[in-house]
Amino acid sequence: MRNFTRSRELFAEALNYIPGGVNSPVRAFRAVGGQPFFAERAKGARVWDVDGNEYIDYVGTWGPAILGHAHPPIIRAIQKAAEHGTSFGIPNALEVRMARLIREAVPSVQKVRMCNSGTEACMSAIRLARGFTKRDKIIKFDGCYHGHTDSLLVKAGSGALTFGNPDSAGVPASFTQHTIVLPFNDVDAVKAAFAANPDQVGGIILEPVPGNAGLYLPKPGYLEALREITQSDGALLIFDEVMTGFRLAFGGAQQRFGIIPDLSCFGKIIGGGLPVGAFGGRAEIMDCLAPLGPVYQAGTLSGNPLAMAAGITALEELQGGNVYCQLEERAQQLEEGMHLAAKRAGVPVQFNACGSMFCGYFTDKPVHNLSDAMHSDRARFAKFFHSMLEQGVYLAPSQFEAGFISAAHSADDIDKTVAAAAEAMKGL
Ligand code: HOZ
Repeated sequence: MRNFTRSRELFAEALNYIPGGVNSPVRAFRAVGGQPFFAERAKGARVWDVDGNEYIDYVGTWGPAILGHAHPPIIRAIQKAAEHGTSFGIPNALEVRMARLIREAVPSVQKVRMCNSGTEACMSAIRLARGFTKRDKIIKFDGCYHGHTDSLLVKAGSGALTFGNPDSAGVPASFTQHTIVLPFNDVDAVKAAFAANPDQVGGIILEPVPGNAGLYLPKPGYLEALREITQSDGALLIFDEVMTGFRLAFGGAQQRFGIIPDLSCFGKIIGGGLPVGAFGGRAEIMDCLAPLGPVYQAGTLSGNPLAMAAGITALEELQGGNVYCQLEERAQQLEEGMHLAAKRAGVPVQFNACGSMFCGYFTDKPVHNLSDAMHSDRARFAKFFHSMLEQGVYLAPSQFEAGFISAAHSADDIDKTVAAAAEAMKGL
């Protein structure tokens, strides 16, 4: 059995000063039972806790660590940038370089505004869509999580779903009266919503590959249908690519699936592990933002030089495309290994994967949307999670989060992970 003495001490102390002992709910391990471990350091595909336990990490700081933890070029870029000052609140050259890189990678983005988190990016994109179309209603999908903005915290995924409160307390009903929530992968539901709200829907926001209720994929033709419906109605299509951007391909899910949204939201990878967000899209829409237009959005730390330096370095390394081939290979190795392990153990598992993102659901039925995901046996997941942790593999401590493979995961790491999963499944 692993020793967690120091983690336990820190958690006991944290509970005195931090609500639930954590600064983001899922980290508290409440969905799987037990207590969180506290990180000491992370390097490549590994995390070490304060008791010296080592883990192969598939959380990857919830997505950003696509090149592995503490990637030397990123660390050097941050150090160099810090020597020139940690924040200016004045335009700086790195912001321009970052904007150009994003624009080159994602052709639907003609102009981009940097902010500080994925939450900010989605909140601002929604405001912009409403300002541009002069329509108030927004469609979102149940299980999709777009950060903790009031109007989007309705039937949300991630932590909100993990703890059974997909609608948060503290959000007045009037704040969400313009949010229409529909099931994912159901084109008819979208058509019906547009028919019932003529000329009122400002936009549809979605994770093109939802990764905050586990992971499920858009059915063939689904994203195309959303594009067509929004275009013919005059509503905007907003892709929340906070997780999928620069991960499912250099140009994100929109490149992988060949769809051109009007607006896109980014975060995670574009900060190289530092806090960042961005939203961008067609120039005529983006130019509605202040100081050019009437839609207000701002931020003291937006375009922060450290985050820009880290993010630029990450994007420049990803640019060639070789990393993505390796990620796909590792993902396939993991997927095949997991299928085999589950089959041998006689445990029903739906292993969903897209690029380097994955999730295993303990159910015998395919998972295409939130209601399918809810059929997963969460008690089984919790048991599986703890067995994996004991064997040195760290998965997200919730059934409703995706796993992330990084360029630092070796074929040997994947083999070890599959062997651990086979062992864990024997005990389920
Ligand atoms: N639940 C978020 C990811 N989908 C963030 C979790 C965290 O940073 O603790």
